[in-house]
Amino acid sequence: MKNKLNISLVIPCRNEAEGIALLVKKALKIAAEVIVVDNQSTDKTALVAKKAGARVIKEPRVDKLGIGYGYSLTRGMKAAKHEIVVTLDGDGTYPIDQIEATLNFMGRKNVDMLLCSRFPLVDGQAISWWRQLGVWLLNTQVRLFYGYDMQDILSGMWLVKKSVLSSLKLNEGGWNLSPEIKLAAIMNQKISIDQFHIHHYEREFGQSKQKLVITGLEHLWFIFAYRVRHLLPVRLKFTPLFSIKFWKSAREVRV
Ligand SMILES: Nc1nc2c(ncn2[C@@H]2O[C@H](COP(=O)(O)OP(=O)(O)OP(=O)(O)O)[C@@H](O)[C@H]2O)c(=O)[nH]1
Ligand SMILES: [Mg+2]
Repeated sequence: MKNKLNISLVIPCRNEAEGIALLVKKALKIAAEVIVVDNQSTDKTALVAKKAGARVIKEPRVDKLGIGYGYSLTRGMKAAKHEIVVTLDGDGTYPIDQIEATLNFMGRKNVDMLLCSRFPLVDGQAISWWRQLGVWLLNTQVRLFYGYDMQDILSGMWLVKKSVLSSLKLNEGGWNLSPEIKLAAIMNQKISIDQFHIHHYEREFGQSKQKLVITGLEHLWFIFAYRVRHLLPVRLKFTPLFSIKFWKSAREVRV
């Protein structure tokens, strides 16, 4: 690509030294800025990423479970130099080659934020049944509690305008940052959002450190608690959680 896209790509990383150079080099072919946020890696992630041309930021904070995914993303998005910030994981599972398409779609739809959904899976793509079931359950929870047709509440890829970032109050330092930023956008009347279907690749290098059950339960509780904290207590006081009235009120939240 002759002209790079005026975007900042933010990649949160912990111990991705094995594949990060390839990812950064691929990303730098299309993106004007590639930020790798290194969070307590014990391998050479930061060094390798820097050598490959990334801007490396170190974010040492972790949540009570020792995860710094959220802190790193928030830090990276704030540090971004360009108006459009794109996030994705450092394990090569998200499609760098579709960034331009997502950006075009975002422009056509004229929205502030674009959520990239890995579902439905395209032929040959694999995400374990456990994970699919978990994401489906959490998507359903969002549909019920927030009235938004969520396709992939746990996607690590989204595009957001820097100018609206400050109106999204982000507090989660761990894995919950991913649902938090999406829910904050859904709940914010001033922010327009849309969804875009992306490809998803299998992790080719490194080991998965994800603790599916613990993280899944953490998300389940978070999505519930976030809803209770944010339109209630007034509504909850008078309205049972699963009443049609509550559901309707949730629908009104949608932009
Ligand atoms: N900053 C930061 N990044 C993390 C942390 N843990 C994982 N990551 C990064 O966050 C991204 C997503 O983590 P993954 O381990 O791929 O999690 P996952 O996609 O749910 O699960 P697998 O791909 O199966 O491992 C990757 O880029 C990781 O390097 C952390 O504690 N802090
Ligand atoms: Mg991954």
